[in-house]
Amino acid sequence: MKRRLFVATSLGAALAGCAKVGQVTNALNGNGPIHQAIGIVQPLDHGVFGTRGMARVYPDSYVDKDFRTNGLPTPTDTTYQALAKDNFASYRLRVDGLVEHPQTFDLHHLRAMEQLVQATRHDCVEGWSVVGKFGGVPLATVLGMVAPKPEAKYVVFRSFDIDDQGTAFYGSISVHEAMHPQTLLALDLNGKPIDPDHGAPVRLKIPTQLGYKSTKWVRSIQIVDSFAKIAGGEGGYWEDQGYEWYAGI
Ligand SMILES: Nc1nc2c(c(=O)[nH]1)N[C@H]1C(S)=C(S)[C@@H](COP(=O)(O)O)O[C@H]1N2
Ligand SMILES: [Mo]
Repeated sequence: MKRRLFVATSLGAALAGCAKVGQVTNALNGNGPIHQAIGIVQPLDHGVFGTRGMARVYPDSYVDKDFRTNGLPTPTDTTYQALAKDNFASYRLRVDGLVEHPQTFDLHHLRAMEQLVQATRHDCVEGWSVVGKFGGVPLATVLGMVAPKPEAKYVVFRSFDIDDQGTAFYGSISVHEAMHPQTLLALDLNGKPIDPDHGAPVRLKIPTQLGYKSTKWVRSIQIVDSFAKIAGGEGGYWEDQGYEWYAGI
């Protein structure tokens, strides 16, 4: 038991899986168990306090050999598959929006920056956890390079995966959370480049938040002052299905 903390175990029964949207939506109507469970950790004003705590960093002996996968399936579209075929050599990460210096990064550029490697626990809202050693670039480094404008509030991540209704995955966190020293644009998992199933070539890994905030398969990043007009308006694919936008742990 020492390695596994089951967060919100009672949710397991109500939520059979992050990918099972119909069930999730039903469970979330009104003030279902997920709202109660997540609501407990939502500070009154997350912009002022409550998000600066550090997630625990684990010794290597705690790292789990198998990092379970979850959520939408690995993208099968031709754009993603073509990128994967040449080891993402033609992958480009565009970072723009409310920034002074919009920039496009390739993987060499990202790997040339100072890397942070940390074994942290991934807690899925369904009630399972796994310790993985993620390496990559602190998002704060990249934000420092593009220089968000004073009105910048949120960082929006767009992904390559699309659900069976044709809805594209996206997610968002506040600029404040993005600047947290443990918030990573992860390139490596357990000493190797992240594999396609875990979000290659670049995924967000934010260990201070529940797993569904760690957007996989990041294709672009946009800095905005509001996400009200993006997709369902709730700030993310799972949020548009009823999950709380703020998922601090
Ligand atoms: N693009 C994308 N990112 C995603 C998801 C997803 O469906 N699509 N699922 C989220 C959920 S619910 C979890 S628990 C983690 C799972 O990450 P893993 O597959 O590497 O374990 O990814 C998160 N990021
Ligand atoms: Mo999840």
